[in-house]
Amino acid sequence: MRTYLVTGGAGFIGSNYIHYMFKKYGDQIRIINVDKLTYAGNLENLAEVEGRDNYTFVRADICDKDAIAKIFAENDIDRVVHFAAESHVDRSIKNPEVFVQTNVLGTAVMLNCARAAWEKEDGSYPEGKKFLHVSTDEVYGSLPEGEGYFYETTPYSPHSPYSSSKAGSDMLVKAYMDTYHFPANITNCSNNYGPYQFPEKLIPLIINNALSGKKLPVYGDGKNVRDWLYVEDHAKAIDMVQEQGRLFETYNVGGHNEKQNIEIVQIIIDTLLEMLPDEDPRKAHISRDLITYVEDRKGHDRRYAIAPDKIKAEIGWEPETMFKDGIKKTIRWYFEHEDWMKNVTSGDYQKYYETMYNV
Ligand code: NAD
Ligand code: TDX
Repeated sequence: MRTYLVTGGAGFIGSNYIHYMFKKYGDQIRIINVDKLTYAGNLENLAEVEGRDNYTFVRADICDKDAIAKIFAENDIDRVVHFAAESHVDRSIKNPEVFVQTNVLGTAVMLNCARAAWEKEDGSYPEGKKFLHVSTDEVYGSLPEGEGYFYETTPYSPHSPYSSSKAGSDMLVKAYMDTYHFPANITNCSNNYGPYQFPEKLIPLIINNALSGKKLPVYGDGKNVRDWLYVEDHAKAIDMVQEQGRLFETYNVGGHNEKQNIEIVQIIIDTLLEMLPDEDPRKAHISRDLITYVEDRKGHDRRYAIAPDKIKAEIGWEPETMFKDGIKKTIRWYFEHEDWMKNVTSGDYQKYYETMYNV
């Protein structure tokens, strides 16, 4: 039975990936999820899998060498899927240090521990050992409006402390591949959306604010462009890269779904109005009047757009969920999980961790 060590599995994409993997492989795999449970990590996201014999949760910081080395010593890990990171650009602008700590140093610790556990005396690695580093399109910088795409060969040009720290982590993975022939892949994915996304990110923030009749903050002129991918399609891409990707390669992941932020906000408003029954009291206060233009993000990248040609041609990956369907599924999920939203916005789940883990 193959054993996966997933880092950051209690976050948005990590938890969706764990659900995807158990749906696909059932009892044929074992997953160990290591997560520090920062404000962005929520074990409620994994309630459905908690009781499985082939799932284990370990609360640890990826910067803690001893804790990570212990996991490798006690388990024969075949695959590392490395999601754990500080992931919110606005937070990185306010407090960059923790981004360097977790994203750069934490990745160095993960690489070191995996190498120490896997490398043979002759410098080779046992068949099947693989490290997949989950990264972002933001490392490539910003594109002009309506012109050009990010390819795997596009030079790195990060602007925010978040994207710089992710670029640093990517460079470390590349250095391990070049220096130690370390068996790894990097995926650089565009903006994800879907269930379990923390409501500091655009899509869940707008859904939540609209349902509560609060203002909908749009940065700058609202014309910055992001390339949106349904999170399950990202999970599938990660699995396919591990199964079929060539070692040492980078794969860009995205579905050619570019939208201006203001379009996203308008689509959410229209979809909410379409989906809510007339008698629902929340419907009365949802309208475009809630849209409020606010001060722009510092260093705000204008446009991201992924060219997914390589992953399509080499691996046959293609997104399955069209944006018009994905956004409905996402909104429906937030309708059905009002308690989840209440918990994360009230901070109750953090208080629970403090009691449970005594920290
Ligand atoms: P998230 O913020 O929702 O989750 C991050 C998880 O990592 C949380 O569970 C958190 O508790 C954990 N974590 C943070 N610091 C840790 C530490 N020091 N030790 C152990 N665990 C720690 O992030 P996400 O949106 O799920 O993103 C996951 C990964 O995917 C990140 O590496 C991010 O850069 C990348 N990515 C995200 C997107 C996106 O649109 N969200 C797009 C492309 C790539
Ligand atoms: O209130 C808001 N108003 C607004 O106009 C927020 C939260 C965002 N925005 C804008 C900023 C961006 O142009 O919406 C766009 C999307 O913002 P975020 O959801 O914060 O995502 P982004 O900054 O694009 O980064 C995301 O995608 C790439 C993830 O947070 C990263 O982890 C990932 O690497």
